[in-house]
Amino acid sequence: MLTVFSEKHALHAPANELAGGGFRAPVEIPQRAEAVREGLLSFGGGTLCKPDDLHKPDDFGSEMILAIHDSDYVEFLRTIWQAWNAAGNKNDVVPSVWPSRSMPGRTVPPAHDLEGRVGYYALAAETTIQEGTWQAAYWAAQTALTATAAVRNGLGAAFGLCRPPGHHASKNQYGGYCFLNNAAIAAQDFIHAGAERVAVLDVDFHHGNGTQEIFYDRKDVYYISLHGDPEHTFPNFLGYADERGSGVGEGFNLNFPYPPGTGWNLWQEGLNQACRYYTDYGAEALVVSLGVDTFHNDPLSFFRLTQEDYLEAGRMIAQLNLPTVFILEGGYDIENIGENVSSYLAGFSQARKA
Ligand code: OKP
Ligand code: ZN
Repeated sequence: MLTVFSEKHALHAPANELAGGGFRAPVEIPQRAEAVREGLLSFGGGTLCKPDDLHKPDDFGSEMILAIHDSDYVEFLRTIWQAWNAAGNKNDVVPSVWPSRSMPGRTVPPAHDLEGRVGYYALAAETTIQEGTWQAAYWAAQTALTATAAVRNGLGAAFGLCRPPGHHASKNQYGGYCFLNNAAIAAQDFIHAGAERVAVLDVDFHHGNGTQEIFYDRKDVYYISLHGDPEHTFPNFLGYADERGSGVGEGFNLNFPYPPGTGWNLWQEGLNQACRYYTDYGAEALVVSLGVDTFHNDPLSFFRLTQEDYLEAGRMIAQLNLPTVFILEGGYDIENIGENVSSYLAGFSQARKA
């Protein structure tokens, strides 16, 4: 399968991650993307992705990024590290104050305080910004756009090996390891090219709060997510079953939150449902937020899916028979991430050829 990959992902390399009351070794690290690339090239003896199938992203500029994200937010991402560093901070950017529930009055960032600005644009504190973060996020978005362009131009499917991931990034906030919403940018690119109904299927273990927020009041993009119940896990404050969309978007957002211990039997029911809804919807194109942190051995997850399950999930997704762009999201078991992603794509490819 055509795979788009940029070495620039490595410019985002967090030194640590706030968890459990202290800074720990980060899990969203450059080795993830390298392991996926290696896994694809060696899977099935190199039948899934040959070296010729690996493409560097083209530069499509900022138009689609700005169609999804607010311009002041994008400007913040582009400039914050430099400003933070110039102010004498030796460490990576970490937020520490928010316009929280009890301080709802202020709807613009404070003009003169960096800590306040950072908190204004952050939705969680585990995600640090370093010198190369903007560059890495920009090229992840271009990776998504390049994969989408290939599919728009007639290829049946393509994989954007994006890093950092994107589905937690909202119109104007970063967090959950995400800065630019690569899957939303891909979906918007289909719309921009004339599509009227785009399906975004999120199979990452976590709810894609950013993608949901971005498309919540729209009916031209139908977001469906299968994920760990936010009563039990990140992002905690969005992703519940009663969130169905608003205004003309009502009925075009669907969440399947699942409890700890969820395995294939329960999970595949949701996937089956999602596929039926997309068919009824008359989807013209599909973007898959492909996270493999549903794996039984993933350090962040409480699902119990296996490599064989991913083969079958890939087949089920293929049966939708839609032009499909896969966008990498999470997956933190580095030992298995390459084979896990490959299993999804191999199941999909086999079913498409059959
Ligand atoms: C990003 B993606 C661990 C808490 C982790 C952030 C999770 C972000 C997941 N102590 N909180 O959806 O895979
Ligand atoms: Zn995840």
